[in-house]
Amino acid sequence: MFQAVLGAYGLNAEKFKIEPFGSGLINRTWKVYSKELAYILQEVNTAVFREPQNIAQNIETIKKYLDQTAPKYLFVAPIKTLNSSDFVVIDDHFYRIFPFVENSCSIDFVHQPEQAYHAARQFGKFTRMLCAFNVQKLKPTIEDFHNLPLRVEQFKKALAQASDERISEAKSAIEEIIRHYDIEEQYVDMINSGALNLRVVHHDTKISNVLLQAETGVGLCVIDLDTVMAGYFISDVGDMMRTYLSEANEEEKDFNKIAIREDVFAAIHKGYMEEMDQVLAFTEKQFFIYSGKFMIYMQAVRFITDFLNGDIYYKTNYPKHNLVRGLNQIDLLNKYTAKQSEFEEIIKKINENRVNEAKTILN
Ligand code: GN1
Ligand code: MG
Repeated sequence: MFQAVLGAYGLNAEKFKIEPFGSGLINRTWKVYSKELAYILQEVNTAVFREPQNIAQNIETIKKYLDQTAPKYLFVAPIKTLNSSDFVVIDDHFYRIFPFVENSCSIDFVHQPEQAYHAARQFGKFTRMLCAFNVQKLKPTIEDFHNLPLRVEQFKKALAQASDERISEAKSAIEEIIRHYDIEEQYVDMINSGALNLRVVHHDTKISNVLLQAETGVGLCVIDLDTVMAGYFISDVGDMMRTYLSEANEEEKDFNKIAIREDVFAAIHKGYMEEMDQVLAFTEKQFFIYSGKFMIYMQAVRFITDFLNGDIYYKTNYPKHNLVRGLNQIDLLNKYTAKQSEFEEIIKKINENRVNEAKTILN
């Protein structure tokens, strides 16, 4: 396979080392490198991305727009094959390669608030760069990807069809998901009220999807653009809350290690707002804290749904993996919800400081 894929790009596989790369749960990824050259090779999971051409088209449309409006912005698009195709298709498997960005690195955990700050800036910048781009030009790469009512619907369906054994194993998780149905109700009210604008949103803002400068740790750009499509800012901010606030991530089995870091919350807010403060409407900003509840809850629902369905969506490494991930997210959700007033206080202070700064300037 490697020979055929790399050959389509004019590369000789024998001249490269090839190693599995990253920790994604959906696509398969390798680093392909020699002393002089390095690439990222990926097989797109077509059970999840049913029309990979939509991914390629979206990226192409955005690339053209950015080439005209912001030519210096680092946008890492896949490379075309020698005959200008977006993918190499072998036995219905879709492969593509990306350039490996020189002197960049990525991390899997947020150890310091600065890392959250740099990542949040990059995701904010991405949406800001595209705020005048017509989102209707983008195709959904996964229909209803972050449609919470639909995710809850899928959960109910899975519950109705699951085996007794799985239902009893997941009893406490199921109860917790039902106990938090108000998060879905709030979502429905929010959408119906028209408070949020459709924007170009990344939809998968985990820290490993940001490239940092290897020596300085400063943010360079965002990667993993498969789920870039029209959406709401709460998806991106919420997924940062979900994946940066606790140093222990969704894979952690010891829930005592899950803890919310308020300084990381402040860093996400600072980084994102440095880019998006002038872009977001007042009505959108009211949902900054809610975004975390929305994404953490939705991820819990998705993991538990997959467990009830018999683990058909996410890669798993041990029998109750999805259940443990789901319980982990429920624990995180409850710890996040308990911090609501602290978060409000942080945002209030930031806004007061700004008013004071503005007053000092005016005086
Ligand atoms: C999946 O494969 P990866 O890690 O990029 C998922 C995200 C989840 C995430 C949870 C297309 O992303 O929505 O938040 O796992 N992507 C898709 O780790 O379902
Ligand atoms: Mg992804």
